[in-house]
Amino acid sequence: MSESARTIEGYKAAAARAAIDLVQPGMRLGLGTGSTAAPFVEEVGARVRDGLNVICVPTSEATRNHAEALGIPLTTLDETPHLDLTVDGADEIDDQLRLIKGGGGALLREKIVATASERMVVIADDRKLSRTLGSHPLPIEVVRFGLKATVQLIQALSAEAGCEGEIRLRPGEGGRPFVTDQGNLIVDCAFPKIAEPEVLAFALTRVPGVVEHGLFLGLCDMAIVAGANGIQVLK
Ligand code: ABF
Repeated sequence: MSESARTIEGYKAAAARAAIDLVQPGMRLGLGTGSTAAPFVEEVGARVRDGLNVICVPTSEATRNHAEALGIPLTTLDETPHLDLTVDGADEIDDQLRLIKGGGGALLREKIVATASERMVVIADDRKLSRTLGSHPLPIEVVRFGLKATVQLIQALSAEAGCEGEIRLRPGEGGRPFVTDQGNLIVDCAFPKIAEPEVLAFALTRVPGVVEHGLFLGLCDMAIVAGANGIQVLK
C-alpha cells in the first residue's frame, strides 16, 4: 500500500474511532457498508467482546458477514423497526449534510436503515467533502425489466443538465453487471453537477424503473470527517 493510501486508511480509522463514542449500552444500531464503515464495525466488535450490549442491523450482506465474524448480535428491521443510531460512509457530503451514497452498491438497504434510525452519522475522510454534489457519479438502483428505457428516461431528466448513465459492471468479471443484494442493477450517472439535489431526487422518484437513488437528503444528522488537521464534526 502506498504512503498516501495508508494515510487515507488512517483517516477512515480515526473517523470510525470518533464515532464509537456515540454508541451507548442498549442501543439498536445500523451498521453501514464500505471501507470507512468497516473499521467502525471492527470497533463495535471490539466493544461487544468487552461486554457492550447492543443489537445491530447490517446494511448489506458484506457487512452482515463481517459483523457475524466479529460476534456482533444482529437483528432485522422486521424484528426491530426503530433504530437509535446508524453509522455509515458516503461518497460525497455537502455543507448541508446532503449525501451521495451507493458507490458500494448498498444504497437501498442503507437508505432504509438510515430512515429507520433516530440519528444517522456519516464517517468519512475529507476527500468526500464537496461544495456542490456531483463530483461522484450518482448511483441509481434500477430493476432489470425495461433497463434501456429506464436509462434513457434518467438521462433525459430535465431536473439537471442531463447525465451520462453507465450500467455498473462487476470488476474483472468479463462485463457481467453488478447485482445488488436486492437483485437489482446500478446505473452510475455522471451529472455535470447537481445544483438542486431535491429537485433531481423528486424527478427520479417519478421514473418507474428506479427503485432508489443515492441522494440522501435530510437523513444525515452529523458527519465526522478526518483529515490532516484532525477530526471535524459537521452538524
Ligand atoms: C457506503 O460505502 C456507501 O453508500 C458509499 O457509497 C460507500 C463509501 O465507501 P468507502 O467508505 O469505501 O469510500 O457507505
